[in-house]
Amino acid sequence: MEQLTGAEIVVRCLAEQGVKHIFGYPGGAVLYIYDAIFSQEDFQHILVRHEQAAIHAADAYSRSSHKVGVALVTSGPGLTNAVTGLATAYMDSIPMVVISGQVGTKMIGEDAFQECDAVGITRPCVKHNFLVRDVKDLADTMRKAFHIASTGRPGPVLVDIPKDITVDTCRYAPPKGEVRMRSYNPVVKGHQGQIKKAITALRAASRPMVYAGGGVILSNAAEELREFVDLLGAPCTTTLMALGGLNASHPNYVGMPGMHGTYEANMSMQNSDVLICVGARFDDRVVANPKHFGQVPRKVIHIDVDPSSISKRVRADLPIVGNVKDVLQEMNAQLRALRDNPDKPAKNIEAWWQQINEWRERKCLAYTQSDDVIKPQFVVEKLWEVTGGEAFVTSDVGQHQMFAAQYYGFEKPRRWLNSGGLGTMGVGLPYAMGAQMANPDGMFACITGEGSIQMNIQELATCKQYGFTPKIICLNNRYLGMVRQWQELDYESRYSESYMDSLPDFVKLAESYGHVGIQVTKVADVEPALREAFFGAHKDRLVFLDFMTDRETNVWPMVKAGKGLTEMLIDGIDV
Ligand SMILES: Cc1cc2nc3c(=O)[nH]c(=O)nc-3n(C[C@H](O)[C@H](O)[C@H](O)COP(=O)(O)OP(=O)(O)OC[C@H]3O[C@@H](n4cnc5c(N)ncnc54)[C@H](O)[C@@H]3O)c2cc1C
Ligand SMILES: Cc1ncc(C[n+]2csc(CCOP(=O)(O)OP(=O)(O)O)c2C)c(N)n1
Ligand SMILES: [Mg+2]
Repeated sequence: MEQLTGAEIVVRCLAEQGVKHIFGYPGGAVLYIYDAIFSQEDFQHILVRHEQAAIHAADAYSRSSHKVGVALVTSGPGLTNAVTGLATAYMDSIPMVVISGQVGTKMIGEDAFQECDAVGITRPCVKHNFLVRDVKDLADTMRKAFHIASTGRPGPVLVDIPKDITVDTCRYAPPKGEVRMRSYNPVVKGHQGQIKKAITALRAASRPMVYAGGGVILSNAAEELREFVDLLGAPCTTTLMALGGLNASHPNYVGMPGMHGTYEANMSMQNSDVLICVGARFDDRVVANPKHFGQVPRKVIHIDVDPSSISKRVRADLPIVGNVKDVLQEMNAQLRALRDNPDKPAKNIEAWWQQINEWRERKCLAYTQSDDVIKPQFVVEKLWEVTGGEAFVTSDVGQHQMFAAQYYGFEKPRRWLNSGGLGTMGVGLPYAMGAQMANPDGMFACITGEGSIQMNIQELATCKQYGFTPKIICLNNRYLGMVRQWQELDYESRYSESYMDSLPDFVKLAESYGHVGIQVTKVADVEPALREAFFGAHKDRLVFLDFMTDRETNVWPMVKAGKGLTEMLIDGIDV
C-alpha cells in the first residue's frame, strides 16, 4: 500500500470516482490540494472568478449529465461565497460534492485567519457534511460523500478538510466494492401492494392526471414516464423542475402547472379524480393554497424516494416510497399486462379529454407581437425555432425564466437548467459553463435579464479562458421585471427600487472580455441575430445578445400567492 499525503488522497479519491472536471478557486487552506492537482492528469480544474460560480457550474454539470458535480473552495470567505450555490443545489436535490479547506485542526475555534464554522454554516443547506479530523478517515469520507450525494434523494455534500490533514500522511488503499453505511439505506423499489392499489385506482379513474416533477429527471426516468402516460392515456403536466421529462410535443402534455402554469394544466390538476404525483413535492408555487385544492375530492397517489416529501403539503391517500424509475417500470409492466387494446385510450376518459381540449382552446399563452417593440415571448419562440428545440437552455430568475419555461418546448430531459426552489439570480452564466463542460458538443443558450446577468458577470472571463461559448439571450426590459410585475399587481404600481438604471453597455462589456456583443432593438432583427449567433460567423464564440424588449410585459397566466390553482389571471383578467 502507498503512503500518501491527505492532499494526494483527495486527488486519488476524485480519480477513483471517475471525476473528469472540477470547478474551483484557490486559497491558503487548500494550497496543498492545489499542489497535488498540479501534478495529476486525471481531471481538469476550471478556475472560476467567484466561488459562487464554481458551485453553480458544478451543479449544472450534474443537472445536465447525471454525474456528480465537484467544486473546491478555500476556507472562510471561499466557503461563505459557496453557500448560495449549496443552498441552490440543495433546494433542487442536485448531487454534488464540495470540498472546502479549513484552518489547521489545532486552530479551530481560535478565530484563526480565514476560519469559519463551515459545518455549522452549511448544515441547513446540504444533504450531509463532514469535518475530517484524521487523515486516516479521509478516503472513506470522500467515498461516502459521493455515495450520499448520488443515492436516495440526491443533494450536495460538503467535505471540510483542515489544512494539516492535507499534509499528514497515511496508507492509501483503493476502494473495496460499494460503500455500505448501516445508518443510510434509501429505499429503491416501491411497495408491491401499494403499486397494485395505485394501478387499480388509475384504471378506474374517469379523470386521471399525471403530475410529474424533478424526481423524473433526477432518476433518468423520462422514457418510463412517457410509456406510463401512453399506457394510461392520461394528461400529464411537468413542473418547472421537470420540463423535458415528458416531451413537450407529446399529445397528452398540457404544459407546466402552478403560478405561471397553463390554464389547461391547472384546470386538469384541480379537477382530476385520481392524481398521481411522480417525484414532485406540491411546492407552494404549484399548489399555493392546499385548502382550495382540497375542495375537490380526489385520490392522491404520491411516488417519492424521500418519505418526508409525502403528505408534506398535500395529503397522499396512497404513498409509494421508492425510486421513480423503478416504480414506473413496475407500474408499466402491470399496465401492459392489463391493457386490452394498446392503441385506444380507455373509454372512461373520453369525456375528460373533451373537457381538456376545451380548456386548451383558451390559448392561454397567446400574445401579440407588433412591429415596433420586441416581446420577450417572441425572442424565446424564435430561439426555439432557430435551435430546433435542441439547445441546453439555462436561465436566471425572473420574468425571462418564466418566458423561457413557457415558450421553449423541451423535448428531452436535462436540457433545461434553472434554479427552481431557491430562485437564485446569477445562476444562468455559470450554469451554461457547467453544462458545456459536461456536454462539449451541445448548443447553449443562457436566457437572462439585465438584472440577473450582473450577479455573476465576472464569469465572462472564465468563459474566455476555457472557450465556453454560450449565446447569452438577455431579455433587457430595464426593470427587475418580476419584482415590478408584483408591484404593479399588489402595490398599486409603486415601483420601489425595481428599475435598472446605469446599466453597462453590454456590447462593449462583452467585447472587453474578448467576446462578441450585439444589441437588437428591431423586431425584424431578432431571428437573423439568433441565426448569426448560433450558425453564422460567431458560432464558435460567446455572443452576448442584448434584446431591448418591451418594458412592461407581464407573465401570464398567473396564480397569485395564496390563491387557488384555478383562480388564475390571464392578461390581467380573472378567469
Ligand atoms: C420565479 C419563479 C416562479 C416559479 N413558478 C413555478 C410555476 O409556475 N410552476 C412550477 O412548477 N414551479 C415554479 N417554480 C419552481 C418552484 O419554486 C419549485 O422549485 C418547483 O415547483 C418544484 O418542483 P418539483 O415539485 O418537481 O420538485 P423538486 O424540487 O424537483 O423535487 C423533486 C422531488 O422528487 C423527489 N425525488 C428526487 N429524486 C427522486 C428519485 N430518484 N425517485 C423518487 N423521487 C425523487 C424529491 O424527494 C422531491 O420531493 C418557480 C420558481 C421561481 C424561481
Ligand atoms: C439573488 C436574488 N436576489 C433577489 C431575488 C428576487 N428577484 C426575483 S426576480 C428578480 C428580478 C430579476 O430581474 P431581471 O434579471 O432583470 O429579470 P426580469 O424579471 O426583468 O426578466 C428579483 C430581484 C432573487 N430571486 N435572487
Ligand atoms: Mg429585467
